[in-house]
Amino acid sequence: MSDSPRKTVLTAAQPTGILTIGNYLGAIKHWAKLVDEYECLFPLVDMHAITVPYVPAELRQRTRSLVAQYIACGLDPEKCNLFIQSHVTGHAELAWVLGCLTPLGELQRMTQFKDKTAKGSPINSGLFFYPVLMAADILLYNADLVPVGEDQKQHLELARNVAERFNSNYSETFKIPEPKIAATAARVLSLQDPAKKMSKSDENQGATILLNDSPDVIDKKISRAVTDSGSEVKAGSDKPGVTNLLSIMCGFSGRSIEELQSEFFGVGYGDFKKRVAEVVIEGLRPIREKFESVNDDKAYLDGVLKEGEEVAQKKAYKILSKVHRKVGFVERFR
Ligand code: ATP
Ligand code: LTN
Repeated sequence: MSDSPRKTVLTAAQPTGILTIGNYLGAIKHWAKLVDEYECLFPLVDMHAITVPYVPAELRQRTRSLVAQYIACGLDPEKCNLFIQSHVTGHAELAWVLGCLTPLGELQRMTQFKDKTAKGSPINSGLFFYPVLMAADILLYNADLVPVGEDQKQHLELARNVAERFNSNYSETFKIPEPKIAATAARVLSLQDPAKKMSKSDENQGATILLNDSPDVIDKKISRAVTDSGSEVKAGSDKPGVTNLLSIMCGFSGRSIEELQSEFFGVGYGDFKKRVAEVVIEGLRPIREKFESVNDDKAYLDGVLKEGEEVAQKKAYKILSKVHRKVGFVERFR
């Protein structure tokens, strides 16, 4: 066995609600496969979650619940590090230093920020600074690989730029992180509007299937999912609703679209949807059961988070002291 240190993987989801099957099929299922090969860090990014309107008690509850959801989805805390971002103060500290190296124009170009401001609701400067905090999440642990969806690639590019700028201004300090885009990851779409992705913060409850939805609820949501004109169960750009249901079924069954299309040849939408619901219910059953047992075990979850914090804090401290020294801060007394 090689004794070279394992590469570090870091990625995150915001505690903005219960995870959807989109989060699971598109991200967490793939993260869970990385824990044997890589040193994996999965912060629960509560500081990112306060950049948009939120309710404090809900945030606390959602953050705790997200740890249980991660574990239920197969992120084994014996093999990876689960911790709360706000517990490791280095995230905010490094973000400040990185912010002082980030030109305003670079943040103004971020499409996610532009999209959110275009909606017209009042926004705060935390939302503007969000990509710098994300860069700090990654660079604080010198992560080599960052599994992200397409929508986060621009943020990752910003993290790479700021790392390069720091290295060139203050000498080599940070590794330049690489995006890791899973080739097989599904992009699950809203059940009510397949032009949009399925999002845990979607206010339309019929649009999402949550990891803890009961079989009845799943059945109802799928039976009400929008389908397309025509009656054939076939994937294609003219059939986004049916294609979405087929790809959800692929995600849970491991079967290909082609196989499923031939199985459902001549079958009507109603029967097809019943079958999709059965597969989703079966796929989620072990996750929901594990979630329910873990979510009630406060002592266990506290233990996981405490251990996660300690490990993350030690790693973060090493980089942060280097950064502080290089930028000219006086050494701390403790
Ligand atoms: P929010 O509703 O708070 O914006 P979200 O559910 O859209 O959240 P994130 O928390 O931004 O998702 O993302 C967590 C991870 O899940 C990311 O890696 C993201 O690429 C992935 N992901 C989110 N939604 C989907 C989806 N519908 N299909 C596939 N992957 C997804
Ligand atoms: N912005 C990301 C969440 C996120 C993240 C990170 C992802 C915050 N910090 C660090 C990867 C690495 C999102 O909304 N999905």
